[in-house]
Amino acid sequence: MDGFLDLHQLAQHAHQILQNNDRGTSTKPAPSLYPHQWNWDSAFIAIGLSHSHQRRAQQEIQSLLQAQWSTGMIPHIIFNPESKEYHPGPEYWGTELPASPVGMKTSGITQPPVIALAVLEIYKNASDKPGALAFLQETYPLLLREEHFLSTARDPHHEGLSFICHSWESGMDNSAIWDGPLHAFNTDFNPDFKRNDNRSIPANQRPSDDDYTRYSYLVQCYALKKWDQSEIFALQHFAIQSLLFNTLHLKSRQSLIKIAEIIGDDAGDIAYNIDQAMDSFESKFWNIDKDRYLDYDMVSQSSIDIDNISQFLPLFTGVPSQEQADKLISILQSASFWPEPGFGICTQAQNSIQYDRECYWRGPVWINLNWMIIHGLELYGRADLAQRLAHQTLLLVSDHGFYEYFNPETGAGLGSDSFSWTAALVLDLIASGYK
Ligand code: 2M8
Repeated sequence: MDGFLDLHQLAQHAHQILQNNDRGTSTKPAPSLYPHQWNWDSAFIAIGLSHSHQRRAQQEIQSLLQAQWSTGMIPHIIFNPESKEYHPGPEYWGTELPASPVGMKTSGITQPPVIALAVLEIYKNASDKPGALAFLQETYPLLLREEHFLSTARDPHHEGLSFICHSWESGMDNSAIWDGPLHAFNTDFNPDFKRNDNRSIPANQRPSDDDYTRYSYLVQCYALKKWDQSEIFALQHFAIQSLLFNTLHLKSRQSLIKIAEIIGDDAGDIAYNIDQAMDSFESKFWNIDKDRYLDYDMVSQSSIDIDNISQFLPLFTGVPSQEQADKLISILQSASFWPEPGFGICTQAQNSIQYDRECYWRGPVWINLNWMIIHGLELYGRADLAQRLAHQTLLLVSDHGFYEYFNPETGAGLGSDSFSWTAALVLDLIASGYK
């Protein structure tokens, strides 16, 4: 898809959206659907802000890190006390525990780790380098604590991989990857929940009530265990080594190594953890029969064979060999994932039975995943494809608006309008020279 782009106007619009969603020291993902602070949203937002608003980008990260638990976990939601509309609200989580931060309410789970990458990007793009160096020194020990959490509590078999205990931790909440695992456990009580999301957004674009029953059930089971990580794993309800999560975890470790070099630290075990993770990407995630990466379910002890966007995400880390990357890039270019006229990459293969062009993470195009793939293509010498995907991404937003996700066949915006990470990553693409 080719077309005219006014990058200046697009960037101005993006800044306006971030300003409108700004709550002072953190940014809402969307004006009303998501009224709190979310973990990976804020990291993407900080990356977008880092090019022009360094101090504000730093604050976005600082407000996330203030909510870190004593376990090292950085929660997926930090609740805005003024907002009561969102389900599940703070009262649902049972997180008033010695390990949770004092004076604020948070969820009990985490999200894909993007913060270390955001911290490094803030440093790279900083106009005030001494200020950015002080920011690295301040945040590095906290990032190490998160790394410790992920590489111990979430890596019980010492594989260099971290598991997620809830599909909300994946960021791709209702992806078809979780269908089997979410239906493999019995819900032996009926969790009560009162959703608002499917009233403000058409219900067919959001997870189903059955999904919400399972999401809420897991939260209530874990709350009963007082969010003790070994007890959560022992329940064996949901424990998945997700490709998306582990790709970002590996990227986070790579970022920590670079931060350590800048501030003169030895980076402890991180290089070892990276080596272990790389081995596991090869031995556990790469499926020789399918010739591609698959997520792994630690409960059923088997790979999850779903034809999904996740298989391409390891490109973002540089881990695949050139031969593997060539295979992935050839599947990426197929009509099932990158259909004409070209709005970006489908989250679920169009020729699979689970594909739904309007339903959330089950088919639509998302800007953060396009963005990861653009960077992955660059790493493997495919600047031509990276530029094409970046151009299509910018044009999609320019023509259809700053939506949360997009119909891959028509480009129509879906979910919430004025979505913050869409705005932030558009700013980052423009500042990185894409057009
Ligand atoms: C979506 O997730 C929340 C639950 O965490 C929801 O549906 O209510 C996901 O798209 C997630 O990746 C995102 O971080 C969050 C806020 O944008 O919304």
